[in-house]
Amino acid sequence: MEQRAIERLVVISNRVAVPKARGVAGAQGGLAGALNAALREHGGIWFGWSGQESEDADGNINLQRTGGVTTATMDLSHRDIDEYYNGYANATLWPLFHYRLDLTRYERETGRGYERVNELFAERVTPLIEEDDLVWVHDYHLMPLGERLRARGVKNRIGFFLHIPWPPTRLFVSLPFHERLVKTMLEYDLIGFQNGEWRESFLHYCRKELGAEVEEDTGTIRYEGRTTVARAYPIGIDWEHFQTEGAAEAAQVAQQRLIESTRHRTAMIGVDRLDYSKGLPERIDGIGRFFDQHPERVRDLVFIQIAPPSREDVESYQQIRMLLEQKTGQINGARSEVDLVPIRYVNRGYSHAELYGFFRAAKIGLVTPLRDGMNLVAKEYVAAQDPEDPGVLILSRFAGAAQQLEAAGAGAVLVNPYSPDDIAHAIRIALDMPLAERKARYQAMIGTIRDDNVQAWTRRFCEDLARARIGRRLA
Ligand code: ADQ
Repeated sequence: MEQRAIERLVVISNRVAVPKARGVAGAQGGLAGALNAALREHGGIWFGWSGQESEDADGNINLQRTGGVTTATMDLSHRDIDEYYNGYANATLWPLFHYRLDLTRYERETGRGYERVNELFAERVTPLIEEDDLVWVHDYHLMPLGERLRARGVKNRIGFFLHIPWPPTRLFVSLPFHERLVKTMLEYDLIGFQNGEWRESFLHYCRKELGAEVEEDTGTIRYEGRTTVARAYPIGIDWEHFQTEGAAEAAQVAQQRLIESTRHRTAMIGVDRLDYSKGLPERIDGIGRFFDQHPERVRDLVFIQIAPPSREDVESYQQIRMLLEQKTGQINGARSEVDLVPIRYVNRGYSHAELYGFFRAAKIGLVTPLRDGMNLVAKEYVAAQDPEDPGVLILSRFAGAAQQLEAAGAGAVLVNPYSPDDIAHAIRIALDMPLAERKARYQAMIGTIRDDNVQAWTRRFCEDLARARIGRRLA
């Protein structure tokens, strides 16, 4: 039989986004673009939930071939969505992994639902996996899936990538059954994290709580006769696609629209899913502080926050929306003039072409998550800048991207997103930054954003997975 140059890829993630929908990432997040790029390169299947609810989920898989990518999706029942997706994934794991113990809910029922749906994923996807396929599981929704696949006799190399942070051990142990969850993860051959910090926390947990044998340098974890390797793979943007979008007319129209509407004021932009991890109320507080300290500069600056709602069925997301509207309203009420409003808050998504145009028109990019696995918006903002007149990126030191983009103190202006004074100070620095410094900071960041792109990320992960020894019992 002819040897395949590269193995076929089976990608498994909670949601599957058909390629043609890629232009409008919207509330879908950064994952969709990344996986489409991976599948186009390897060929293979992308399996996951259709996003639809149906009560007679009788095992039907909807297979579709679009733009070189085969997608296989299944519906979930109301109860499954409630317990697995809205419950355990988004009301337990997401807040806990973003260090928000105050928002983390522990319900035994939703934990059971999470395990049940992971089992359902395993049952449905197993028949689609062929002998030499590389299996790549994504994100916190599906952490135990590797173990469920092994239990069904899947002997392939199976990798897992976590898009969000891995919390410090002292926080993570507040999760009931934490050991059980991590033990299931040790059935993967390769586990990827966004950066060294999250990887280190994971290795620390394995050593301290499980008593596993851990080699720090290589990330090798030996536990109960199995071997797993944990490494950092910082995700990047789809550089070429983004530049192509940026060359489209829609991008230029968007750029002009923003420039004309802000007239002589500097536009500062924030683009995020409406999520409490993104630090939006804290960001508004920082802007409020800036105007308190420099009331005259309300004529120099306009802040545009684009934030489409996400996960609206989860209570904490409804609250964040109300809080944001309230804070924005207060500042606008206090600082507006008949001819100007300092904060524009837009509750919808835009295409990547339009975002490119907005980013290019905005001379400051304000990206201040309280905690973020990576944050692709920070990279997109820089990627959209004019090299001859680039804007300034203000970035939270708690975003995974900070490690790459600070580049020896010369790239992004880093801030503590919890501190309104720090944000206010950074805004002043950015507003007054001379062109030469803006260019130097841009140059410090652009290389890694262009070269460490999503294709390179996919390649690195898949090459390592292809090389991984399937962690069979060593004995
Ligand atoms: P997200 O939390 O969704 O992703 P991010 O990395 O910033 O965050 O990706 C967001 C994507 O959605 C970007 O491509 C952005 O352009 C797009 N987007 C955001 N708001 C939009 C809007 N209003 N209109 C249109 N598009 C919008 C999760 C993790 C991150 C990690 C990614 C990828 O939380 O830390 O970087 O996965 O691994």
